[in-house]
Amino acid sequence: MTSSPAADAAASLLADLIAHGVRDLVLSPGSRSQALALAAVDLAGRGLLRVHVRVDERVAGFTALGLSRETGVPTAVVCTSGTAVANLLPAVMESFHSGVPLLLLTADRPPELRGVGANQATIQPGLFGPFVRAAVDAPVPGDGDWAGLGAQAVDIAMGANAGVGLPGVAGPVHLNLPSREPLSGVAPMLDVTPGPASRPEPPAARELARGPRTVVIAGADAGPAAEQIAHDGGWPLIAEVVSGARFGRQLVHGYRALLDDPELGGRIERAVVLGHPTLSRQVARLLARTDVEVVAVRHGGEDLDLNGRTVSAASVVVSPGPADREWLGAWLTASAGEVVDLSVSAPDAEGLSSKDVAARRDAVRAELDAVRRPLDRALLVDAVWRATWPHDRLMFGSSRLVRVADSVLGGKKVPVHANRGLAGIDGTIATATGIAAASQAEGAHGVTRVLLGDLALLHDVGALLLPPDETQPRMQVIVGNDGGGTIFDGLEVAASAPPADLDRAFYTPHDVRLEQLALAYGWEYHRVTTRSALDQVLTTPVAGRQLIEVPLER
Ligand SMILES: Cc1ncc(C[n+]2csc(CCOP(=O)(O)OP(=O)(O)O)c2C)c(N)n1
Ligand SMILES: [Mg+2]
Repeated sequence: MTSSPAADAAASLLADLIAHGVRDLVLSPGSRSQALALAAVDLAGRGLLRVHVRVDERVAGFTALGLSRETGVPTAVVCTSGTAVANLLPAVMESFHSGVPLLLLTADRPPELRGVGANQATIQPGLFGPFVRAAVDAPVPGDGDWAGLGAQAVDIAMGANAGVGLPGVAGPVHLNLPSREPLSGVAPMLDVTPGPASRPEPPAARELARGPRTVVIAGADAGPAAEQIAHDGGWPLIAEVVSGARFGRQLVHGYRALLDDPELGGRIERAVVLGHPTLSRQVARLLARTDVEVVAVRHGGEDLDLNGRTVSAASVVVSPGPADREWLGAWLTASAGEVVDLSVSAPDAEGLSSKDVAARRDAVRAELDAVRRPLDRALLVDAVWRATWPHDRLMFGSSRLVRVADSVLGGKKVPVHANRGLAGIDGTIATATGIAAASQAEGAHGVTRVLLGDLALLHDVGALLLPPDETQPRMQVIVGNDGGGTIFDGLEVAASAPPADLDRAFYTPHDVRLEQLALAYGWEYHRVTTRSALDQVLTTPVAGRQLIEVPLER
């Protein structure tokens, strides 16, 4: 084998990416992309890159999204030409809307083979439209080179001003990479020095005066910064369960009811928003109120502005001065009454050791009832929340369970993920496999748990396919199986439309045997129906991949 311009360009581009912070690359098999794939595997062999192979490009895209979510630096995705490219679109849209950096390296035919009916050739440049911060149709190696492209792509993916998306906010970047035969050749042995990813200089923070009665709203991916602002301001903190900010002394329980309360929600003068709130009507209504001053810290590719006068800020700091204790106190007093008690009652020790046979029998019976108590959604989310610790990761799907979790769970400082950019039910498991791979790299401990509904699982079944020659992630995919999409039972139309039509078009019943599905893909399977069985499976050390089915009532 001799060298080829395609192989040289591919190796230099990947070396450039590694020098600028890229550590993970997800690839799907294909011919046109062979030079990139071979260079990637070579670099992986030299310990310079982690390569993750996924057959389905949609899965590959979401896996990369999960890796980037966890690492905060762009993950590269490599695929071949044709429909393969289009399969990346769902992950690209989510990454744009949730502000996650991503690099799409799509192989293409050279320009002379485009638009002339050549095999597997389509219109790839510009395919991702408004959802990429930048798109480059690179020259064919030999006609030009790809020098500098990698560094530039990383900068823009990390938020450098690109004209598309908000400056300072990360997102996807598309490099369309054409090549001519020979598509591969001897890979050049390049000196590669891993370097850090650039982070755009943060613009000056907006200072928040103390005057107005303020609440801090933490939506998806707000992170601990939201808790810090609430702490500094002495303001009540409304933190969605997917925010990563649901902890601390300012945290408000049962925020839906409190926002509906005219004495609390009704008296809000200012809302400071971090992340992307999506889980309650109450927060959406608050942010749409024109009498409320809304300050939104930039987050995804688009500004948040539901009331037509929201001010956007790159970051915020609180002016020094005394906090409004009365305001915070009113919220925290009301919040204390909203705490949901899901604790399993302590065993009746006295009854169990009583000398009276009847008393002992009653105590044993009560104990057995508690153990056998069937699971409902609240108990399920509570058990998963309790089992999760800071070295673990928890990913929520866009099923009913995330809303239940948001309504009932208390504060806990654990890393949480969810694709709330567009709240799709696609790609949940794939994203979680990426999160698991990144968070468990280099011997790190912890389990990645995914909590989702049955349709969300079935939508992303392809993500259960993991290559046997890659490090197996420690994962628990916990499926609340209610036989279809029960989220739609809460739609207004459910009250009027014929039940059979509703079932067919919305609930979409299925009778998939999840056990066989799990086993076919090499996942350990558990079916649990009681709280004690669930606690047991969640607290037993996890060595590999488990699918845990929890049957739920519709
Ligand atoms: C890609 C995509 N398609 C469709 C939807 C609309 N959708 C929202 S929830 C849902 C059903 C979810 O069912 P399941 O995961 O079983 O959760 P459940 O509602 O039963 O808790 C659907 C189809 C979506 N969010 N994303
Ligand atoms: Mg369901």
